[in-house]
Amino acid sequence: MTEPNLHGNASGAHCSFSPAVARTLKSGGAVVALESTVIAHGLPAPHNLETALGCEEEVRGSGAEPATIGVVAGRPVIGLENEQLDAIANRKDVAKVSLSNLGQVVASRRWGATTVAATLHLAHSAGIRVFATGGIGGVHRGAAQSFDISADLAALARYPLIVVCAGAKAILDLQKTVEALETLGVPLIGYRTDELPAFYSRQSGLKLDDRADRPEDVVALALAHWQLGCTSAVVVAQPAPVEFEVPAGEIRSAIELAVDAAGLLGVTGKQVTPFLLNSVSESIGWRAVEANIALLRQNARLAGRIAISLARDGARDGARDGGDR
Ligand code: PSU
Ligand code: MN
Repeated sequence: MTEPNLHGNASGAHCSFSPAVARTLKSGGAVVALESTVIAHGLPAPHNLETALGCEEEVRGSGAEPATIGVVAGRPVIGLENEQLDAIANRKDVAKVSLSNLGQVVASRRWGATTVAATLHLAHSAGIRVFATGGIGGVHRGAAQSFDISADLAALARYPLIVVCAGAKAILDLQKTVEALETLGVPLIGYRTDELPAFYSRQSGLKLDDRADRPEDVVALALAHWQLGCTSAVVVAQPAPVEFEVPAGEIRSAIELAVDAAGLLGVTGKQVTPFLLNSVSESIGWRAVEANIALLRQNARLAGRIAISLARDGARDGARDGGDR
């Protein structure tokens, strides 16, 4: 592991970098950040490790360098090596790390799997501009009472990365999630769709105002957003592959059961999302896992293509603007 000072004040000094990621960042190449909560807490073994490696292969297949992010014995790592990915996938003591406990996990030298929020923070500090995930967190059902709103939304408002996802799971209140992103000034772009995808399902019934059909269109929009001085993320929502999707009608009752069970059992805080995700996967079974894997890989592939396009256009715009971007 080397520790370069990469990008001005976003030094990444508190992180370790894999040699491949450090080299690519230094040369202005295309890098895609990947989160690790989905590996530790989102998918069952052995599919979690296989999928983590599969997503990295998808990014490489697009010509970009993957940087899976996590915390190894108290050290944030940008570009986990295969043995570290294996440990995150299989150890029983890996904390779910968001922004509120990243410092605590580092101070206590624990292992951590980073959510979208913590991955955005670390990726940004490393100078990475593109990130692929499955589903972003959002506003929970019943948030009017519980105030349960994912830190992912606050992080999306704060960090200027392109985030490729399959929308958000219908365990959330998707309409309120869309409203919250608008309030926070975060562009939400459908990728080859006019509708917000709902993770396993390609459709949510919620129309989106903006759409892109090519990686270059995403990059043009994001560069315009940032050049205007807007500093948020740009969320790109790509529907799950048709052959793997589970239509919304087939999931509705599983979600309602999961939400009711969480209420009855008094599940709160960080446990809510993993509890709901597990309950829904248990009801739907293997098809849910299969859809999850397929959409993660598809998002990694698209993020790779976007990163390649951004490295090209960003370099050209950077030269025009005197490189101060
Ligand atoms: N949604 C999914 N799968 C996941 C997550 C969300 O479909 O694995 C994970 C992501 O890491 C996301 C986190 O950042 O859950 C959000 O958790 P919370 O709602 O507690 O902020
Ligand atoms: Mn929460």
